[in-house]
Amino acid sequence: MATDIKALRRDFPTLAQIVNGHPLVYLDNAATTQKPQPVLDALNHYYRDTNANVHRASHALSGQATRAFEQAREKVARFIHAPSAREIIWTRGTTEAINLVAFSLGRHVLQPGDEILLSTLEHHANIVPWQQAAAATGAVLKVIPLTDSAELDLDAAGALISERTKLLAIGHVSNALGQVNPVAELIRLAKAAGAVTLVDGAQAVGHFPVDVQALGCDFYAFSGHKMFAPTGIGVLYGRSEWLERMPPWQTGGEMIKTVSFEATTFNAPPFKFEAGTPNIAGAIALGAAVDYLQAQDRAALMRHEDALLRQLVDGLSAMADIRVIGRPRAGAVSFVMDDVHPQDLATLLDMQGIAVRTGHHCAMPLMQALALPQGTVRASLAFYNTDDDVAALLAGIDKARELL
Ligand code: C6P
Repeated sequence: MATDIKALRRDFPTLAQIVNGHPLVYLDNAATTQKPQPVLDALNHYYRDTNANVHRASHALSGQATRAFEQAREKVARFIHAPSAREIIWTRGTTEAINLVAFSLGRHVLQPGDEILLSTLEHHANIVPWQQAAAATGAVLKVIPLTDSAELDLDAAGALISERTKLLAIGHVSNALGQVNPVAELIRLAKAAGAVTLVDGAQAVGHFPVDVQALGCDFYAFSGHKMFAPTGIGVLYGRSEWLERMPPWQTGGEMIKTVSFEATTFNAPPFKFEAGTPNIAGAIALGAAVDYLQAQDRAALMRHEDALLRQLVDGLSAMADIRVIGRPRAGAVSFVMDDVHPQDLATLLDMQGIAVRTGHHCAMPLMQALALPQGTVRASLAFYNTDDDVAALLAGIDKARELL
């Protein structure tokens, strides 16, 4: 299948916006991706034609809504090669998915002195919930350091993993530096030590196919909005042997089997972890985003994104006053300009219609480790970006330099 990126771009209405008098050059995809028309249509269709609550009422619209909602769960299960849709829990996003595991499983299995292994590259969403779980249980955090090239130090990771390691929580792709971590290898080491493993896949699922069975992880978390679906919907994949044993974390309607004033019995997973009315439209629209991605030649999209990433890194590296941080491999490229505050550069780019992110990228410990207190400028790609977008950013930096 030939992939015509210019034609695919027409599926994303926002990409045609004029911003600050310029055609939008959208390079903030790690923060959130744009949404294709079929996803917008799925949202609209649900609210216009179906709107009803799920798993509750005995009427036609409720049946339709429930079927669409559960079909979306099955699509997501196939998308990440989960063995069963019963292992797919809807959440608000990656943050809520990780909090669910930290609160439910974390407080259930962690004992004083147990170790939770994270890495220096983690997003705050994969640090703070574990810090809280550690504070509640007496467990301690251990952190995999970086090598000189700002990659995860696998030797140090191997040395840190022991029978005290109860949990490994690791990002698949760094949102700040675009590095792809050797998660399969880390999971293998952690499992050999008997640890539970969680992968933060927020920055992976929109860029390359993910197979949770091949990875061998116990949990995998991601957000819809970073893979062309709406905000407010996300996924926690959890191995059923854990989901069966974990206590609920939020309680109320939907997650119960029976309630009396004396006692409550809980529904089976995944519903045990889905208290209250869920984001029905969001889940259905995430299913539409999965359909959209599956209909593309993903290998071709990956090759295209990869070529853009290399062009971007090469172009930036050729500038004497720019330093690319780390070894970007997927999505994001972080850089700093000599003697220029990242926000000043971003403002001058924004004036040219170029959207990038600056600052610590919700990875303050990483910025501290890299001695970058002002953070970086981050340009992040999706498959709908083009050579022209990369050229516009590079030319935009040249222009900003003249104005500084
Ligand atoms: N990163 C960024 O600009 P939520 O907000 O729950 O959808 O995702 C949180 C999250 C967790 N892990 C990683 C690796 C992430 O990149 C993010 C979100 C955005 O980098 C917003 S801070």
